[in-house]
Formats: sequence, structure tokens, C-alpha cells
Amino acid sequence: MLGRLGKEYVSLNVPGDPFDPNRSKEGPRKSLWRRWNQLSRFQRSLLYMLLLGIILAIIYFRPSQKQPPLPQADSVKGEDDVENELPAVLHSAAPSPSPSKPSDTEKDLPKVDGSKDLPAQAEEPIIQKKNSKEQVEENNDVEQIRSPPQEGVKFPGPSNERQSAVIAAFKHAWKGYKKFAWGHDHLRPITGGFHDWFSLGLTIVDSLDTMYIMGMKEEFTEAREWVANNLHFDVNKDVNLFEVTIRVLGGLLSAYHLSGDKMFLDKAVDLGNRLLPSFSSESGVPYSDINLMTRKAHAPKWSPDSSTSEVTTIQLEFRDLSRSTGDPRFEEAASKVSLHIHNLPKTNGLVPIFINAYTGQFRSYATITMGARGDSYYEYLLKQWIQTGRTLDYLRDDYLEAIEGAMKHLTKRTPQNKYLFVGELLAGGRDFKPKMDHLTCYLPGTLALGVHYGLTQEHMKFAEDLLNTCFQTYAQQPTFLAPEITYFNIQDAATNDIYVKANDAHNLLRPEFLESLWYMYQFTGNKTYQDWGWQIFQAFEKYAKVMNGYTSLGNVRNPLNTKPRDMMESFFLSETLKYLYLLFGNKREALSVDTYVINSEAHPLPIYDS
Ligand code: DMJ
Repeated sequence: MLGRLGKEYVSLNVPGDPFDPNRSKEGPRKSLWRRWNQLSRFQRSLLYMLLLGIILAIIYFRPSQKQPPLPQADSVKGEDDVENELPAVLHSAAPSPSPSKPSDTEKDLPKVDGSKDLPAQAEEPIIQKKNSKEQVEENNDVEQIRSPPQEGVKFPGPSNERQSAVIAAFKHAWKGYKKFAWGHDHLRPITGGFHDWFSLGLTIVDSLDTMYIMGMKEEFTEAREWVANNLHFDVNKDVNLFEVTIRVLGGLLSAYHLSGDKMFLDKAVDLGNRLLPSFSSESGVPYSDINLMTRKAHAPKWSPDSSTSEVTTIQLEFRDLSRSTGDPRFEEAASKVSLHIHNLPKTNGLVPIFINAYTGQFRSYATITMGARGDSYYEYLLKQWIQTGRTLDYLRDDYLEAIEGAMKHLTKRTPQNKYLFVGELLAGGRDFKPKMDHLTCYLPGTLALGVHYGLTQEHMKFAEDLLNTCFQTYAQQPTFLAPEITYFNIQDAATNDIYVKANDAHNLLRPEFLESLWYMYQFTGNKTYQDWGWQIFQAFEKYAKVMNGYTSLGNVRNPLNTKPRDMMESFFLSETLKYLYLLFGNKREALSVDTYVINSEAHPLPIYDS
């Protein structure tokens, strides 16, 4: 036998080899022992290593009867192998060439759902190995497995000029993205470059369902091919759990539910497994960041705390992943977080914006807001209740209490025009700040959705008034585009109601107000909301459209100096253009809120019976 070590060849005569000319005629035992003693120390070491290798290989490849344990998150902060943490960091690392490992969910899905629109498919369960059916039945949280129609959901396509104009805008942005940023996270539409944040082709994954809904078959197919062949998660980079969940996991799941293409679900399972260790903190509240390759999770480097909205805006997606596969681990991990937060003390249902993953407690005296870091906590209370067929009533109750708390503690009206706005509580509620993020403009849509599902009509009045204020944040700027943050006057009737600080005057092409317009239009049929959306779309066309796409702006206060930022975020295609397109369509024609619950990144996911 020849073993090769570097350039050196070592002759190893295996004892007992019948073809060995020096084979001993003595008894096998004695002969073996003699031969062993004749071996050099190096040869013996080599044999020891060989034996060890065989034992390890046997242990490794031995078929397992149990579910593998969850990989442990690393609870030590500031690991050396953490490459990148801040969202805005430029990163152009090319994805590694190895495609993601196919998940073990190769069989087809069974249909067990109460959906009105999606016809049943009689198919086999996936993921569950032995006894898994019983496991699913035993688990009250996962009792249905959703399987979309194999031929995909049908959408009618554009029905008027406004919708066609939105499709043209999408095509313009897509063309630039394809030319300059294909496979990267974001397009830089002015310099013709790209921006990588997580190196997951964010724009492609985030846009899949928008293209599907708009009937852009060719573009959808090329994006689908990229996902199938190039999207893999062996990226040695820290990613933000929330962002990757709402954009990538949500994008893949909605593409699966709309198209019926199981490849998207397989990718989602792979990603879900890699994100799962985020939840292995002592409290169960997830760490904010995780490395998708090493699966090590940790709190942000700059603080021990996670953002409250981030840890509570992953449940729709994780639950859907469980319901789509029959594997309850995803839903269990994410649901525990909601239940844990339900049991924490709050201010009339309102929550501080930071929570510690180690202790599971809110940070005392942290700001309370329905804007950045607080917003979608409230959104997902309602939407989780809807997703689960309105059966998890503690979520609805927390939502109702929070909206009441917001009406009491966070809302005020301006002296001149009586604009209703939602401000912030600082220092644990001691100070009120008359500041409202554009992000807060999601709230009218969520309120209206709640009313549609039978919650108090009082919320509709709140929604209408706040929607009007959000509109003012656009209409009162000479560009007709809203700034990131608006301040409100609450003292002097002689001063303007609304003012914007120079540092807050940017517009990132955000969707929240358009999202609310879509919900409100559906439930009221008020065409004014469509016209408002059209005015804003035209402002994007005028100020944000550039040769190779659409750009964020640094300043909405001066039409002659908008300070373009050379960045097109993936949510412009995922959300902003999708909501515009839906808004301009016929009422409830395309995407029914009775069939789908829309995640925080505008990805529709099916509503379940429980
Ligand atoms: C999106 O990524 C999501 O809507 C998120 O919930 C908030 N921020 C952006 C859009 O503004």
C-alpha cells in the first residue's frame, strides 16, 4: 500500500496481506505483533491516524434518529470573526461559488388549509421524518401545512394608465439594476455601481413577488433563475436578523406562495435554519445579528440591546415557514418572543424601543415611539392575530391596549390646522417630543386593517386623521416628497404647524404612506387616496428618477438642490412600487387582505385558520 505525504511516498506493508511476498508463516496473532513492532514510529502514527479517521467517519455518517440539536448561538460579544455589522457599510465581497445545500425538504407538500382562494393539492408532507405527523398534530401551534397551487396564483395585470406607468418605473429601475448591480444588494443609480450590505442579492429577492403581481413574467423568470443558481447563504458575514427575515425570508416565502415553485421554499428553509441560532439567548429574545456561515449570533457591537421592533417583526415569517414545511421549530422560537414580551410590564401597552437579549428586559428609560425601532412591534401584534385566524387573542388585546395608549400618550394636534400626529415619549415617559418619523405613516393602514377585522371604529377616525397629517408631510414640501422626520409645532398658533430640520430632510423612497393609502382605499373606496398616491408617484418621477434607476434624495426642501444620494434601496421595488401599483388598481381586485397578511416588507403570506 502506498501512502502519499507531500512529495514523499511511504511504503506500508499491511500485515496479513495475502499478496505480500514477505507474508509470515507464523500464527496470525504473533505475526501481526511482530510486523507492528517492525514498523517505524512514523508508520505507526500514520496507522493510528487512519484508524482515528475511520472511527470519526463512522460517527459522523451514522444515521441519526433524532432531530439535530439547535446550533448554539455565541453569547460572547465582539467575536474576531465578525466581519461587518453596520447596515450602511459598503461591502463588495463576491458570493462564494458553492450553491446552497439543498434542504432536506425534498418531498411535496400536503394541503391542509382553510384558504378561500388557494385550491387544495393532495400531496405528501415534507421535512417530517419518522413520527413527524404526530409531532405536528401534537403541536397546537402548527396544525396546518400550506401548499400553494402548483400553477401559481393568477393576477389580472395592469388595468389602467397609472398602473402601466408604475410598471414602466419598475422596468426602468430593473434595467439599471441588471446592468450595474446584478446579484448585489442595491443599485447605485447615478454612478452606475452597487452596494452590498448582506451580499444576498437583496433587490432580486425583495422584488420577486412585485414582478409576479405586476405580471412581469420575463423579469420574474430571470430573477427566479438567479435565486435557483446563485443565491446561497454560505456568506461569512454578519447579517441583521430582522432585515434578512422581512426582506429575504419574507421575499422567498411570498414568491413560493404566489408562484407555487418549491425551489423558493427550499431556499427559505436553508435560510431559516441558519437564522434560528439567533434565538438561543438565555431569555429567548433573539440577538440582533448572526453570521449565516458560522451561525454565531450576537448583540450589536455598540450595545447589549436589540431593537424592540426588530425582535417582534419576524414572527409572521417564521410562523409561515413552519406552516409551509411542518417543522415547528421556527414558529416555536419566534412565538416565544411574542409571549415573553406580552408578559413584560408596559406603559399602557406601549413599549420602550430597546430590549436586552441576555436579561429579556426592556431598557429602562428608553424612548417610546411608533417610529424607528418601535413601529412594527404594533403592526405585527395585529397581523399575527390575523395570520392565525384571529385565535391568538392576547396579541389582539396587546394591540388594542397599545393603540389606546398611543391615543392617550403619543398623539397631539397642532394649534393652527389641528393636524393629528404621533410623537414620542422620552426618558421613560417624562418628556414628550413632537417628532414623527415617516416610518410612523404605516399606522393608518394597520389601523384600518384592524377595523376591517372587526376592531373598534374609533380607530378609523384615528387612521383618517393621521393619514391626512402624513399627506401634509408630502404636500407641504416644494418637491411634494416627505422628509424622513417631521416636527410639529404644539405651542404657538402663529408659527407653522410643520417644520423640518436640515438633517432630517432626506427621502429614501420609503413606502409607509403609500402602504396606508392602499389599505385605506380598499376599505373606503375614496379615490382621493389614489390621487394622492399619483401626485407622489409623479414627484418620484420628477426628482428621484435618474438615467439608471431611482435615487434617494438628501433634501426634499429645495427642488433646485435635492442632493441625490445615489442609492436605490430594495424596498423601493419591493414595497413602494408594489403599493403604488396596487393602489391604482381596482379595489381589492389583485391581492385580497382576506386571503393574505402582508409582512413589513410588503410580502404577502397566507392567512391560516388558527
Ligand atoms: C422596510 O424595510 C420595512 O418596511 C421596514 O419595516 C421599515 N423600513 C423599510 C421601509 O421604509
